[in-house]
Amino acid sequence: RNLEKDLRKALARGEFELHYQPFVSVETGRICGYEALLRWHHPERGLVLPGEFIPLAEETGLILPMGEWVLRTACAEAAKWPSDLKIAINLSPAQFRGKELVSSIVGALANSGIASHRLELEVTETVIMHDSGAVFAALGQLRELGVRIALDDFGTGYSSLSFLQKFPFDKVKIDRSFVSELASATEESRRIARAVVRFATSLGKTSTAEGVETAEQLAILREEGCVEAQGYYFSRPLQASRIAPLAQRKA
Ligand code: G
Ligand code: G
Ligand code: NA
Ligand code: MN
Repeated sequence: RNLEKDLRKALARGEFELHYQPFVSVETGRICGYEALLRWHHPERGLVLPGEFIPLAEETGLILPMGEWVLRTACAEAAKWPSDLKIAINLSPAQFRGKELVSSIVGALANSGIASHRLELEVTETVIMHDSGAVFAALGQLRELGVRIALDDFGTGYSSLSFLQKFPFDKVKIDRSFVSELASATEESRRIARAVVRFATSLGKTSTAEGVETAEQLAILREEGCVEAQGYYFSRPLQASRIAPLAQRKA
């Protein structure tokens, strides 16, 4: 397949780029950190989004070197920011199957010099359901190092509440499909958001709403006690050069 061939060369040719989308404190509006989102500048096709190439990268195992690049690049970028800002990175299930995940994260932290508590790893429920023994062990080790774990796209998977209760994580990211339903006019639309925020709070976890696009959605999330928010209302994912001044201004 052509795309696969191109994907194999993309790393060496420097065609990948990370964009960074802030997540903010609902209470203060201050930026808490940025999530790194992978972009591929294909020489002929132009910008290719992760939905189109991550599945292929997972099938072919290319996700391992790509994931390593993402980790190193994002940590190195975060080293330039004020030290209270976090960097969030998305992990694929395949990255947990390799034996090197923990050591590669330790390496990226050491190389960049950033404190481990600034690194947040986003994993989906699918990741943790896949090979729960190995994933459980890896996440436990990472948390012992001080790295934070966020459960991404929460509410779209099939994990049971008792499973989640046993799982070592720090934050729940409420999937944007629930956030997009939020309208102040209906009590009904709030119920899932409220339930997820309370679920997170009662387990002692932070909650982050994804895909916040309007002031109205933000106001509802604030009333329901959601801790952090992320979405186009605050900012689209930005090139590193465009966030650096923004990050510095917060210092
Ligand atoms: O905004 P965007 O289209 O970039 O993100 C689409 C999906 O791709 C998201 O679900 C996100 O988790 C995933 N994604 C983005 N960047 C990365 C990455 O570096 N690694 C992995 N594994 N997934 C990513
Ligand atoms: O699954 P994950 O949360 O990692 O996905 C991030 C994806 O969501 C990226 O593709 C990003 O561009 C997209 N995204 C971020 N904020 C918004 C938003 O406010 N609205 C919509 N529709 N998409 C968003
Ligand atoms: Na994600
Ligand atoms: Mn994410």
